[in-house]
Amino acid sequence: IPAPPTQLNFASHVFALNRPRAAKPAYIDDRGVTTYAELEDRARRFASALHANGIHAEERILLAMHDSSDLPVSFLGALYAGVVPVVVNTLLTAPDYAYMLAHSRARAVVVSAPMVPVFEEALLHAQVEPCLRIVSGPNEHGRASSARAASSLDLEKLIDEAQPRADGAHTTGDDIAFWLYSSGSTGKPKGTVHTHANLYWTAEMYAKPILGIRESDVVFSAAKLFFAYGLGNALTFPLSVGATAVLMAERPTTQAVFDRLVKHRPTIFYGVPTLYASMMSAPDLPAAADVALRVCTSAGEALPREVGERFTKHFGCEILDGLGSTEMLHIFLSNRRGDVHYGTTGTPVPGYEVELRDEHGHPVADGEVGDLYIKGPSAALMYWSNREKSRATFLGEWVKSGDKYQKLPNGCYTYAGRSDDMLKVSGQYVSPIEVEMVLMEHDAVLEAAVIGVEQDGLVKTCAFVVLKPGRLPSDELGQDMKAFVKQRLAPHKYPREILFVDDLPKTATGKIQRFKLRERTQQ
Ligand code: 3SK
Repeated sequence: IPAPPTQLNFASHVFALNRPRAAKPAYIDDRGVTTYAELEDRARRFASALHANGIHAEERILLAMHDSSDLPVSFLGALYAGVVPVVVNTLLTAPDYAYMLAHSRARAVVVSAPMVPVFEEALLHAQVEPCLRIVSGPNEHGRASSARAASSLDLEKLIDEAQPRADGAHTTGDDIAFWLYSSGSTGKPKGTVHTHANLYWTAEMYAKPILGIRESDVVFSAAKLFFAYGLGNALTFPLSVGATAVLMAERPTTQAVFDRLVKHRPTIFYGVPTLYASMMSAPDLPAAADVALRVCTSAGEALPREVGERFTKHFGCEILDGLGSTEMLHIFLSNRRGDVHYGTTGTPVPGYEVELRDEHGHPVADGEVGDLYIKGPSAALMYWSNREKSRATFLGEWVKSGDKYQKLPNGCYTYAGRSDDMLKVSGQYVSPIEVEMVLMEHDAVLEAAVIGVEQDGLVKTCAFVVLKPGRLPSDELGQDMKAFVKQRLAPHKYPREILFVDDLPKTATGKIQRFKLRERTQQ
């Protein structure tokens, strides 16, 4: 894989790459098509507008935007100007945004119209210098900017009235390009700082060789652009080969996803395990002939084997389960096309190295569970203004992921939970994930989460189970599930208690919030 040039501005790079396909759709969103020529023109106008409003290279702007072409325009426009976009989750609260505004010292915010009220509240409480407010898209009532607060600018008008900036900022590949906030299980979100070259590396190392992404692809990501996963899926990767990306602002319900799969016929679909599980039990699952899927990906949590197998049987298309992180920017462990091992996360993506280490930092023997460390060129520089957490995560060339993994005899890696989620039951490790995967193979189970519950000083496993539509909870079903696990795993691993629930508490990225389940058992 060729190293990027020393002088690299990722926006200039993709604009130059796509000039030969000016009239081709780069994005299809809820409002229509944005061609490659329009994408470049609008982004370069946005870059000028930032400068005209006194926002300079290396200063931050916050983007809190639903998925539409305005997001890539703002992101690339900022990069082109050398300004650093901080792309934030749109599902957070005013205190979260107040923290991010203050922590990033953002000089401007670009927000989707429906998010204006929450940002007004955040700005009221944040201890920040006045910052420019820019609003993207019509508000909930379909009205444009006139109805908005007088102090805010309309993104469309701002862009239309600006001249395209002539040259991209003269950044190097190692210059700070953008941040993403990564949420830990404890503490404040961490501003994860990425370079221009990191974007380049994820496209070259993962998207091109592993996905085989090409110009003729139409891609659709259920994971939104504000996630590292979504940003690669629907921005870095398609723009690095001149493909077309479908964006939708709404929540990725099965219905919304099915509509896009049938209407736009994407060839690459990027999903997450809970969505794949819901899709496979939805009554209106489209027929294979109604979609055009070539390859799919899954990340965020381990994909249950049974879900992957059912999906492939139905659509004739593989799901490449992989593991990435906000810190590494995208996927570094993955299954391969034509060589998928469901129930595993596959093998390291060439260009990345992984190691499993014990609590003293020594490599574990093959087959043992260990803490996962990764080495590769797309690693973030640091967590902004957070020395302690940076030091604990970015260890020279290696990055500690916080995940536990195990290497199988066939060379594939398999998820064994978060570093702090492993349970020790009767002196032996139990991976809650392993038990969950087995439970999910039970024909009545839609989702399952296993936690350790202390009883008389001993840890026992307890499973929270969401049943498939039409299945009813009963003692008998609970006993059947325990027996089901006992038959498939070592005896100490079966859950001593099964609790039927309507849903599982999850983070915005779809990860199960086990601490909330633990709290429930302590009430
Ligand atoms: O959750 C993941 O595995 C992931 C994948 C790609 C980029 C970022 C993340 C967190």
